[in-house]
Amino acid sequence: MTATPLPRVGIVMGSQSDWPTMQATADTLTGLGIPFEARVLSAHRTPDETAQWAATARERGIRVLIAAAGGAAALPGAIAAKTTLPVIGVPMEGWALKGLDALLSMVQMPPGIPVGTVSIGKPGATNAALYAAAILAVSDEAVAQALDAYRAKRAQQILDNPDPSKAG
Ligand code: RP5
Repeated sequence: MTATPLPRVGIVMGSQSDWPTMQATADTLTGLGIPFEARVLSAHRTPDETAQWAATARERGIRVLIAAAGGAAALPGAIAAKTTLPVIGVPMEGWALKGLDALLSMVQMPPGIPVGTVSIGKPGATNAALYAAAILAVSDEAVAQALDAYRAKRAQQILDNPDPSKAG
């Protein structure tokens, strides 16, 4: 029996309704071979559990946190307030303002508690995983190689399909 590797990335989201978007984060990390944990926690509905999860992340072996939320989107800031691990915020598209509300909320953290914010929705969810990988790759050669391979594969897809009139 092989031991399950300890998660290196913690993904948290404000609601189960965020999962269809955040699955892009999970899939991208899986593709890069990076173990992660994912769970739902709410800055407003479960503030104590949210604080506890963030405060204990480092001792659980996690090195980067990814926090997704929509609307007022307080979650990444609430997480960042409880840890000095890097926190990446992913704005969810939401129900009224197409995610612009969440984007501005996350990106406008006051000085002192940073949240590195990516773009709205699935593109941001994918890039959050890649950015987390880049942070890990500073001190992890296997992750650096996985990132190189990811980019090489995407470059090859372009080079293999140079004719724009044959779009899939
Ligand atoms: C936020 O409110 C969540 O992150 C989600 O994006 C949004 C809606 O949540 P639900 O009403 O679907 O639970 O807290």
